[in-house]
Amino acid sequence: MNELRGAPAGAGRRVAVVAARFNGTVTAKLVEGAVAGLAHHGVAADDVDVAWVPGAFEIPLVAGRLASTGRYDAVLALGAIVRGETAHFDLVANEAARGVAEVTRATGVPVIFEILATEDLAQAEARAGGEHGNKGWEAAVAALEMADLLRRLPDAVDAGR
Ligand code: INI
Repeated sequence: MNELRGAPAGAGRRVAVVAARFNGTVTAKLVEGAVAGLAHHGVAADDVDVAWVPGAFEIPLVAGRLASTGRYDAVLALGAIVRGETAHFDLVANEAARGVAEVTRATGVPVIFEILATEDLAQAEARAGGEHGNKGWEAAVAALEMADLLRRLPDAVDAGR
């Protein structure tokens, strides 16, 4: 049996972060956690670009643009959608998730989904440096793990050949 696992090795990796300004007290903490997690695993500060978008709905467009450049080994999608604040919670949450999934499949670049979808702000705060840890840090580890795993996998067969 050959087991394939990615290691969260950050040296030489380039990572983009796309973060929503909506619920900015929470998302700023997610970004802080992500940047700290990337640095902890060896990613150079100059190799991390952070792009801010208005809300979670806008994340896929910018994540897609960044992923398409070929510059990044992974992209982190960070946001906080809180049900209590909006009647269109489900629309924003579903489209953000669908959009991120589409980008990652279309580009082959891992786009890590840490757009929190919670019932209230306290639940989001608990996951952004609170009692449930920091999902931004977890996103950083997942990104590096995926970048490394993708390099260990056999190459895809070129369908054109
Ligand atoms: N965007 C969020 O990131 N979180 C939310 O909780 C949220 N709520 O509550 O509405 C939200 N809405 C804005 C949305 O993402 C877009 O920015 C907006 O609809 C403009 O396209």
